[in-house]
Amino acid sequence: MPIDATQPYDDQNIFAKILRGEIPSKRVYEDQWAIAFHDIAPVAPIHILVIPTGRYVSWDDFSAKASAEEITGFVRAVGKVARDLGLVAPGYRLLANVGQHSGQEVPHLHVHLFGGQPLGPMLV
Ligand code: DGP
Repeated sequence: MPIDATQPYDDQNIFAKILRGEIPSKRVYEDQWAIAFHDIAPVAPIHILVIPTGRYVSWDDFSAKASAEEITGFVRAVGKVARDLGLVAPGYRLLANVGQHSGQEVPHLHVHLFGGQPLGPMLV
C-alpha cells in the first residue's frame, strides 16, 4: 500500500530501524547526513537507496523543512555515493517517490540510485 506523504513521521518505519541499526542492511556509505544501502529487491545491477539521517517522510517535507545544512549534506552524499561506485562515466539515474500516485512504500525519504547497465525509460 502506498503511503500518504502528508502523514506524520513514524519512528517505527523500516528505514528508521535500518538507520538505527536495529535491522540489517548492506551499507555502502554513511556520514552525518545520510546513509546508503543496497535495495532488498534490486531492479538494476546497481540499486542503492540513499536516505537522510533526519526524520523526513518524503522529498516533500525534506524540501520544506530540512535546514540548508541538511539539504546540502544529503545532496552531496547522494553524489558521493554515485562517484564512489564509479557511476559517473557510465551514467546513472536518481528517483524519489512521493506518496500515493508514485507508489512510495516506505515513509522515510529515500532516493533510489540505479546504474550498472543502460536503463530503460522508467524504473520502480
Ligand atoms: P519506494 O517504492 O520508493 O518506497 O521504494 C521502497 C524500496 O525499499 C523498494 O525498492 C524495496 C526497498 N525495501 C523495502 N524494505 C526494505 C528493507 O527492509 N531493506 C532494504 N534494503 N530495502 C527495502
